[in-house]
Amino acid sequence: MTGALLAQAYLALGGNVGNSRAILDRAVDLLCDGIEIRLKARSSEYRTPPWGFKYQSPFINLCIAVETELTPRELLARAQGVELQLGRDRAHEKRWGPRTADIDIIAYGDLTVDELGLTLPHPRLFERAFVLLPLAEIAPDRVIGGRTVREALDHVDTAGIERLLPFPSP
Ligand code: A4P
Ligand code: MG
Repeated sequence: MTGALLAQAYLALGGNVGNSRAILDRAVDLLCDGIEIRLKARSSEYRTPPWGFKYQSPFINLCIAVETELTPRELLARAQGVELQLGRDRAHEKRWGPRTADIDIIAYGDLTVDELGLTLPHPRLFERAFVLLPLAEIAPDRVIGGRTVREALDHVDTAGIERLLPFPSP
């Protein structure tokens, strides 16, 4: 079932297992079907030092802005479906450990949700330079949880994060 209202949502993608740039590119394509989820903006890709659990490979991270009629739960289900399609194996993962593709909903309109399995805005957003830096590229003035993305970015450590150049078009 789809809701009638159109919402703008921000999603963060990350991965550090396999060819992460190609996998995340595919994730964006699979998620944004152009009908129920339309891609409005996409950040550069960034190589980022692992956060949370440090003893793992660097991640590739990016953020996208989408427009959707799906409810937040439906959007989350789509995102998790794409994670699965790309080989994510939740049963054998450790928290904050290595993964092929992780898709988090950062914000959905101005909605605040605190339910089992869904928290909006994303509860760890303000600790994560690997989300705030790409997000600031596409939505610096967006207010989330009472402050702009640009302001939030000023309070995190971006050391070691590297913006990657786009691949040349074929
Ligand atoms: N969930 C609740 N709210 C949300 C939301 N807004 N968006 C629930 C997405 N999911 C949400 O997620 C666990 C559960 O969170 C889901 O079942 C969903 O119902 P998960 O993806 O298995 O994540 P997790 O490892 O348990 O924890 P968390 O904090 O979501 O971590 P991440 O972001 O998934 O951690 N370092 C760098 N540099 N870059 C990264 O991308 N990623 C991780 C993985 C760790 N370190 C990283 C990175
Ligand atoms: Mg996640």
